[in-house]
Amino acid sequence: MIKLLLIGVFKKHNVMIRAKITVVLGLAVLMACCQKPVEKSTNPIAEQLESVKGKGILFGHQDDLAYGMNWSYVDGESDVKRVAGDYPAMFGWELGGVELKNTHDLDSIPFQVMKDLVVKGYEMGGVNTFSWHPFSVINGENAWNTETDVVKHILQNGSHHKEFLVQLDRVADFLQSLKTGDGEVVPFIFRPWHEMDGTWFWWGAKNCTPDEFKELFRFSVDYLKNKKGLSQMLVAYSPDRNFTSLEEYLTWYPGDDVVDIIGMDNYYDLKMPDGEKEAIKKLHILIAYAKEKQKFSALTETGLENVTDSLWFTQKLGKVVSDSLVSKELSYVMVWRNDPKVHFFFPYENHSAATDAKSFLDQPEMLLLNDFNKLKKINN
Ligand code: BMA
Repeated sequence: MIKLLLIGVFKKHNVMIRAKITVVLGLAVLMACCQKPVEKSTNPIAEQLESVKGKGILFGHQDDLAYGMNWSYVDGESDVKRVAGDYPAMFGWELGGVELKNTHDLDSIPFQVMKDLVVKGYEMGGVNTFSWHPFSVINGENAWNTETDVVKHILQNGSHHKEFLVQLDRVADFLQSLKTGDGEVVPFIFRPWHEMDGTWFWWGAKNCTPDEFKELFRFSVDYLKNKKGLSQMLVAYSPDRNFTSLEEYLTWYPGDDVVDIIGMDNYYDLKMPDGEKEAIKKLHILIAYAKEKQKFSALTETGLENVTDSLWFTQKLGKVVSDSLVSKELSYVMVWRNDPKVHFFFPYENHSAATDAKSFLDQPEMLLLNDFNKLKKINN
């Protein structure tokens, strides 16, 4: 009798255990299916962008912490902060010159100082992104010299591949050195070979074929990530605005396995009458692609040179970011640098566009650093 009872209890438990195992296995399968690609969920920037998606668009500014219209290298300064009361949520930097072991980048920032400012930006909670306009290994000319074809010669079977590897090694050395005082690795976005659909860079449409371009892009990312171990990097693809369909947008696209951020640079549309509508249409194309591939989308560079229209921020860029799809899906918008000797893209204090730029940044869609940090906390 006791034996029978025990068998009964055991059987009953067995059924329950089996049922539990089935539920656990089922849940595991369900979770595995719904999970984002590994890379995306393990990169801290990807996690943060994911956590604020739909809640706001990060505002970025190139060289923001280094110099502005009436100042340079003053601790804590920022033209965005002076005008809008807070730092941008994203800090853009330029690597051009690092491949030559220059002490300063193309735009005169000492790399040692840049390193400190990148770490500072990271410790404040911001996201750092890097562009790179390398000098050519063929003739030593800058990125805007299109007299000589470069790309085919630096690919794996090209005559100058070895020299190109030296350039990549130096880029990797700098990016690897981005660590906090405690040795914590600083994650970042890398946005190489941008505006390739234009004809002004040696990697542009006039000087290489889409296949050569794709190979260059793929090789660069693979080398930096896999050979140099820069797994803290997200990669952005950003053609200029020369497309009207997804097919055209993807002409130079190097592949889903090497791109995390589906971007576009666009200055042109946003200086044309009604051009914001064009910009929105193009963003819709890349947003749809990013959604389909579970990637992020961004307006990687924009601005109006010298902000010659005092309402440009609310009437042009403001309209773009308040489009219902854009505001829900876009991860960031970045304007270019404020260099008093060359050009500026964000107003300085007392500039005729300053009030309007502040109103734009007060729009609910736009996130400055504090907004970004608060949202991240709520989500964590
Ligand atoms: C361009 C200009 C140049 C600069 C380059 C790389 O748009 O701002 O003066 O050298 O970007 O940052």
